[in-house]
Amino acid sequence: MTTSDDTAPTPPREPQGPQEQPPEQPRERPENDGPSPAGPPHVQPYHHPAAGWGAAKSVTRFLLREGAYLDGPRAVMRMNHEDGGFDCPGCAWPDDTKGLHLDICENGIKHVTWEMTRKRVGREFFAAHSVTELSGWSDFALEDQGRLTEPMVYDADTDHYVPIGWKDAFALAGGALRGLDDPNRAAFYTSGRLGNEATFLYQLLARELGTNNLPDCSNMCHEASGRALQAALGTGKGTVDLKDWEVTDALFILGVNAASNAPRMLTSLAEAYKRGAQIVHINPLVEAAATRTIIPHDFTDMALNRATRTGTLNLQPRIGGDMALLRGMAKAILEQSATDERALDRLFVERHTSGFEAYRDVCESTPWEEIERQSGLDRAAVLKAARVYREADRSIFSWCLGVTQHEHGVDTVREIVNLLLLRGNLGREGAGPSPVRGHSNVQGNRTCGIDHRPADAFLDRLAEACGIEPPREHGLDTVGTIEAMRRGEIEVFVGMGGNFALAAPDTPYTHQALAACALTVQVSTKLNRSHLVHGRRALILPCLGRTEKDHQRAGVQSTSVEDSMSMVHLSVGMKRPASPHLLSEPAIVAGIARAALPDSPTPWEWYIEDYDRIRDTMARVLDGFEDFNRRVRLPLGFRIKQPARELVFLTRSGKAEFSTAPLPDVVPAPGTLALGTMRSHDQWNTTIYSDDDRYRGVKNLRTLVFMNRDDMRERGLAEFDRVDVTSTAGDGSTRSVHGYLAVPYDIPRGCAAGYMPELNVLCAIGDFSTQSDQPIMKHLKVTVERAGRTG
Ligand SMILES: Nc1nc2c(c(=O)[nH]1)N[C@H]1C(S)=C(S)[C@@H](COP(=O)(O)OP(=O)(O)OC[C@H]3O[C@@H](n4cnc5c(=O)[nH]c(N)nc54)[C@H](O)[C@@H]3O)O[C@H]1N2
Ligand SMILES: Nc1nc2c(c(=O)[nH]1)N[C@H]1C(S)=C(S)[C@@H](COP(=O)(O)OP(=O)(O)OC[C@H]3O[C@@H](n4cnc5c(=O)[nH]c(N)nc54)[C@H](O)[C@@H]3O)O[C@H]1N2
Ligand SMILES: [Mo]
Repeated sequence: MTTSDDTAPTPPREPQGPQEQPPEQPRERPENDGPSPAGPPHVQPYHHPAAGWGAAKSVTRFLLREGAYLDGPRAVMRMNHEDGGFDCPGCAWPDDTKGLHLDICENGIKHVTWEMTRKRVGREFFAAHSVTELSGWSDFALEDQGRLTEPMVYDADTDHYVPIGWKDAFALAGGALRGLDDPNRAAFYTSGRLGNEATFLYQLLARELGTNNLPDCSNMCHEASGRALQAALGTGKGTVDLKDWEVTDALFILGVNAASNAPRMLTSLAEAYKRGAQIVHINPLVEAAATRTIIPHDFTDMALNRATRTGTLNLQPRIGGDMALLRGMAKAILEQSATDERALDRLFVERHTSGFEAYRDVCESTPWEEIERQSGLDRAAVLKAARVYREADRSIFSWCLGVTQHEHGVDTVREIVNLLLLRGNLGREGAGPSPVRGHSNVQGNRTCGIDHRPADAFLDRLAEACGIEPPREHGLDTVGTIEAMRRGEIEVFVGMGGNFALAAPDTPYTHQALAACALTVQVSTKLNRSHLVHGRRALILPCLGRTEKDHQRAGVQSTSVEDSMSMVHLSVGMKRPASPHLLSEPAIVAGIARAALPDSPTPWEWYIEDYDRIRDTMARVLDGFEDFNRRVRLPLGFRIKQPARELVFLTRSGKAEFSTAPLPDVVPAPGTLALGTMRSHDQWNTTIYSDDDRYRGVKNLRTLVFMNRDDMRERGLAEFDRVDVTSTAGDGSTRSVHGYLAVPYDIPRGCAAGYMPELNVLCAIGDFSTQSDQPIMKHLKVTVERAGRTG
């Protein structure tokens, strides 16, 4: 019961010395060797509305566990405030623009509190535990030790991390980078937390050194969205903002578990419902956001326990079946346009698009049987969705990983755009594409230069403003980096946040790749697996979190971030840092850069004294960042201009482009299932808060496979029977996990689901999309058998 929310709350304690910190029987690693022993697993359908009192209860328990019951609420009041405060690190959903609400959610509070914990990992902790010993701890136990406090270096002789001063740490990292015979032997990973200013300096360091090896979490996340929108509309981002959400007539929500992963969307959905808008959820699972919610900041609703519906229609396609459904909707609209003048916006199509005839032909020649087979939905269901779309004057399509992490992720996003174009749902209020990004600043990272395939125009401006000669050759993305490390071609890996060892596909393969490096450097806030799976030499560089005050020479500094809807605003920490020895991320980048590039023309230290100076340079390099320092201080920040929103398309044809990709075959072969990996409610990517998944009714269990009852029956399986799950990769190789529990669930036949990051062991490194290079994390080809039959 060490991790369950049911644990009786312990009173808050003073910051503990590391010696007192119990390794408290670290849970066994929830690897492929059976369910964790946290308590008896339990699954029961969840019938309550999303958010509301269940969320409030869960937050209270969490605050108590982290000993943050005073700081937590105070910090939360400063979160996402238009007049200062820090940006919620929880997700990339935009802030409420009306300033009417306390703009928070359960998972945002948990995520902030996670950073503000009173627990600390100091040098005594590392002296007491060898790396080999820590490798046997669970991921939960590692992060649960608290915040890192000072730089540490791996000592191979004793197998312990030992303290190192910042100067020596920079000299070690800088020396290794300087000593490379080719700058492409270094890779610089970014997790989407990093603020814009640190991001800009980080890419400058890589490019000044001479490499575009800038893998990032986006390569596993929304790469497909960026590529599709870029090709179709000439801009790699969504075109709508929250104001559009407030006036739209129909919302189509595809492949996102909003109640858990973008909880503030619940408010928009509830408000849309109250307004009379249609809300169509497209997801193999009926997630909590598809039912109803109690809006947590609506005190009357909370007091009366009054729930609002957040959906008007649920469609459960098979995994990977979205594109067929979307094509079916387009086919229906086109068929209807023969008799219904207003089904198709002919004027818009004529003026602003290219490739319509070819697309119409493709829709006409795709038989309904094919659409039904590939979507897993019958024609009547597809027509229902099409009718909602036809009857709405303005529609928004919003999506997340259920759409992107497929072989055909790019084609599906383009099909979304096709459908939008047919009815002119672009460039006007209340209409357009609206991807839900993941990490709180993942979109800002890309805007500010984290791109292994940078545009020439960007590099030209960077060269001019910074006086450097950036490399033009494309660099490596996440999968490419892992493969290159494994081949011994990358010697230095720098992880700027994140948890590469667990987040990346093919866990054992990725671990071998990291271990093959000469040096791994992790800039982190908490201890995690990526510190234990390391190169021959290794550094842990602890940094300030977003909630903490960043003092530099010119005073307390703020950093900027960009949300899912292209709003850029400032974030300023308000807490005393977890340790006096922490440095800010910009300062760490500058420290490494100064040591790696002794003759650098960049005034690294001068930049760190006052981040306004970094922003002045960014204003000269980045499109849409003119007058950055002034505009970012406006009450809600500013919106990066979006040419496609103004119907200006920076595409080859100068128009929005239809695409005509064939439907992929997503129907599982007989005897196999399509398995999607996803997050539980009580988790933040590789950070697991507990083994519960409240909205799916799961308690104390992560090593599970959700299956359709008929698929279970066919295999002779009953609830909680132990199973082995084996994936077969494109190259025919197989990977297995053993002793998982089968859980019957409302999911289409032929489909299965389970949790990341545990199931990353099933994702073969070679199985990435040929369209986006993203690992195919939502469509593993698996067999499920009673445990013990596979070796
Ligand atoms: N609390 C919390 N918030 C988070 C995160 C977190 O871990 N915890 N992670 C952040 C990050 S980095 C990201 S990228 C986002 C992720 O946000 P989500 O995209 O919601 O993440 P997943 O948990 O992977 O859920 C994928 C959803 O897609 C559905 N799905 C699976 N396959 C298909 C399919 O073929 N078609 C359709 N239509 N649906 C499908 C699943 O049922 C599930 O509802 O959330 C961000 N916010
Ligand atoms: N099978 C499968 N795998 C997946 C996915 C999936 O759906 N299925 N999703 C993918 C997606 S969408 C993503 S985005 C990736 C996520 O991949 P990552 O971004 O690499 O992983 P996170 O778990 O978000 O990283 C957590 C760590 O970040 C560090 N951290 C937290 N805050 C800060 C900070 O302020 N500064 C710094 N420097 N460090 C900080 C902490 O040390 C913490 O342990 O995982 C991917 N992996
Ligand atoms: Mo993500």
